[in-house]
Amino acid sequence: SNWATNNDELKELFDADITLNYGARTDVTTISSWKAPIMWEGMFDPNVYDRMHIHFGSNVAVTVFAVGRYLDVYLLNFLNSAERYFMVGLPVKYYVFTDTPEKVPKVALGHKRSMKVLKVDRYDRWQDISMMRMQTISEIIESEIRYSFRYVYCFDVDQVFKGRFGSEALGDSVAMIHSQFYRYPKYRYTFDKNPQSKAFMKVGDLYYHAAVFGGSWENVKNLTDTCYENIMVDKIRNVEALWHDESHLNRFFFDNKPTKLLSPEYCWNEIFPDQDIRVPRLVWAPKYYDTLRT
Ligand code: 2GW
Ligand code: MN
Repeated sequence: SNWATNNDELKELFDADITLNYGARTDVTTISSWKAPIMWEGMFDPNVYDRMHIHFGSNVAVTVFAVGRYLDVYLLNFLNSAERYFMVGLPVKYYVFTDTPEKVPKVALGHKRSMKVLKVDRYDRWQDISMMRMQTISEIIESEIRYSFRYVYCFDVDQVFKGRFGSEALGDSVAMIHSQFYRYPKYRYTFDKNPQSKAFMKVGDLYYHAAVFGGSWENVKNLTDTCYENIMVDKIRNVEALWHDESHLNRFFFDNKPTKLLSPEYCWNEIFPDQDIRVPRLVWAPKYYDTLRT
């Protein structure tokens, strides 16, 4: 094995994913065309990553939005499951954005883990609730997160942790490969196809899921600033990208290649048939379109 065993080696490994054993999985793609690792169970030693990040004092700010009924339906399970599985052993602070702070449930948090609840306006259109997260995330990084946290990870709330989502998922610029599309040919990727939109793309690398993205605070600031600016340009032009913030995120990661990719283990839909997923780490919660999208 090429996995590190002492602290001197760990120092050299920081930000270099050479603890990965790319060949351990021959059934799936473990590296992108620009040589970013794609994290699959079996490729890495979780203990090496944990020791490295504890050694370097890594910490993580999480952003999650629970506006309107999404708070009642999803937030408690998201937070409780994150306490069991997300970055266990590292300091984590949840930034919960909601229109109803008084309804945020009390959750028992582990050592060095904390939560801050912030009030946001409730936009009339759900497309705006989703898209305008980019602005809010940028602002909290600028006003607060940048002074205390190395990493920022941003999540949809309609999902539940079911397995380790650990420090192996930390990196400078981290994108989530959409589990619905990862086996599809490129022509089926649902990039924005309107040349009037700032999210327009003719070709792309992979289709990314906006339900999970992260990285160093500097990179997440750049991502959220860029996407927000482009969303506002679209509004002035009176166009809206096909999949809203997700289309803008795809354009950003095409222009700015992520340094690490998360396999569909990290945001899996359990109704998809599949043999590749040995460990579902985060799974989609039910959608309830009939009651939540009316
Ligand atoms: C969103 C759509 C329809 C009705 C309600 C909402 C809604 C979203 C809401 O009422 N309250 C709320 O807090 N949200 C937040 O926005 C919440 O954090 C949620 O997880 C997130 C995105 O909305 P969601 O999860 O319903 O959209 P998905 O799962 O179809 O998301 C993908 O596409 C979106 C753009 O259309 C986003 O890019 C999202 O990140 C993607 O996963
Ligand atoms: Mn979602």
